[in-house]
Amino acid sequence: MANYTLIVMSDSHGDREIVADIKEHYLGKVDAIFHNGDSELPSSDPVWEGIRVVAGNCDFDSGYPDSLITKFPGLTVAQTHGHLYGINFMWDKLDLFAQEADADICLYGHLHRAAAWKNGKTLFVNPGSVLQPRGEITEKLYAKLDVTDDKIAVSFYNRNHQLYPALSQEFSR
Ligand SMILES: [Mn+2]
Repeated sequence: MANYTLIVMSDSHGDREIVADIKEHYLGKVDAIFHNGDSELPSSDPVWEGIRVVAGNCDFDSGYPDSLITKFPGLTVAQTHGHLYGINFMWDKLDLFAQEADADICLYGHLHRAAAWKNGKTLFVNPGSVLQPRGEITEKLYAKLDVTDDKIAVSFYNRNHQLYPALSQEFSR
């Protein structure tokens, strides 16, 4: 039976403290912690121990992978920053990436806008930016996903680890 809690952050753009703080807050208490790119930190930084991290368009360190597929029993998570899939202009390529991975969840970043929606079997989640939010939501956010066999609850938190209730959503699997 699937029962996972995932933490997802993105686009911290040089703010190492928030990456370390979120990790400290959750490591060992959740099933995985993800960073969707544009950290602007060296890939050798020890802060990455225990975090699944990909390259963003502002990461010039070649030590980061462009994408990662993380598999748990009964759950596949595909992860990429998004710029390589043209998400400023269309969703087709990111959707194909998710389909090819047979992903239950596709994590991305790049747009600095918190979002969660479902297309086909895949739940797409952008945790927003923990440093530079864009658009109507000005709160700096990260995301928590609570996964069970039949649903995924998505909630967003601010830098003080307080729930940002307006964006909480539940999706059936
Ligand atoms: Mn960015």
